[in-house]
Amino acid sequence: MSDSADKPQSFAPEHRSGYVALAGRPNAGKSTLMNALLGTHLAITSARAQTTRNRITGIMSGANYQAILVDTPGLLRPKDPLQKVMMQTTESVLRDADVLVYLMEVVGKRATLPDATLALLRSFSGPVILALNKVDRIEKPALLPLIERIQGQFGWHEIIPISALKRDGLEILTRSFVDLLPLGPKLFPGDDLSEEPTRFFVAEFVREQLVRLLNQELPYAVAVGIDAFKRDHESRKRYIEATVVVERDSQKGIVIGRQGAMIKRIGSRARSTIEAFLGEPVFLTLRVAVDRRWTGDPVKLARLGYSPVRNDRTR
Ligand SMILES: Nc1nc2c(ncn2[C@@H]2O[C@H](COP(=O)(O)OP(=O)(O)OP(=O)(O)O)[C@@H](O)[C@H]2O)c(=O)[nH]1
Ligand SMILES: [Mg+2]
Repeated sequence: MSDSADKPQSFAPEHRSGYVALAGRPNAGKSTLMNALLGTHLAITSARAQTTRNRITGIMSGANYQAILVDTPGLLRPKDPLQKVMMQTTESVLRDADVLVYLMEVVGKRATLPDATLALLRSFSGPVILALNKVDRIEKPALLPLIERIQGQFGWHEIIPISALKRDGLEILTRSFVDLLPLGPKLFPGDDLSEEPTRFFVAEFVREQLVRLLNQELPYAVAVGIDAFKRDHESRKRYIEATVVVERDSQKGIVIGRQGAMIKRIGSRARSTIEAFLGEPVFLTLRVAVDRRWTGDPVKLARLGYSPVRNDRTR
């Protein structure tokens, strides 16, 4: 006897696709979340605020969906041209996204959303999911009052506690944003990882080590450009040359370090990440150059890959 008579016939699964923006204050864990969802280290992360400066896409393909995740620079009140470009970048991502995941860390003082953030959320035309991140850092009972406080502040589609670091709650979050994507086919081949070119990520992996290893204000004055990205046909090895740009001679000295120790350390750590990313051995050569006040000059910013429209660093 068959019990299938009352069941619906098996339909081809409905395929959904679209853009999911990840936005929030600096250090909320947006890039960590992007990497955790993709299961790979794509977006650079650090304990320091303002690590991400560009729009970065990560393509997440499932059996019946393709979500293009878009990591963004943390929301702040811009104080100089670089920060202004960063905020324009985030705003332009929000204009194009189908769904917004607003990330808020549960640690720290901020339990109310700043007016500027509320205005930005209200200007977004699609649904907004609130992801409360870093729940691994608080006791469970502390979560409920926080949710109660925050839920009346905006018309959230859903509030989902997560830990990007421990990969907690990510399935629930994924299901939530996938359900909100429009019906549509894959926008990229299933094995594509990003819209950005490989060279962009190589430059970012060098900058990641600069951000992680240098002290205080220095990382903010640092940019990385790729000068050469070539394969030697005889040895079949990959050679990469990059320039670390700083604003002052004194900063150049710090990046290089005593007897070149710091630049060596930066280079060898960046090389490991780049090799893991490319899946091949790499020879990495780093130079350090001084470009005065590049963070304050729109032309220099664009040359270093910081513009709200196109963010790749090919040059
Ligand atoms: N304990 C804990 N730490 C986290 C979690 N998610 C991220 N972090 C840490 O928070 C710090 C900032 O993470 P990022 O992913 O770089 O934050 P971001 O929001 O991308 O920051 P910006 O790019 O500066 O805007 C890093 O030290 C992460 O390891 C989490 O779920 N739990
Ligand atoms: Mg980031």
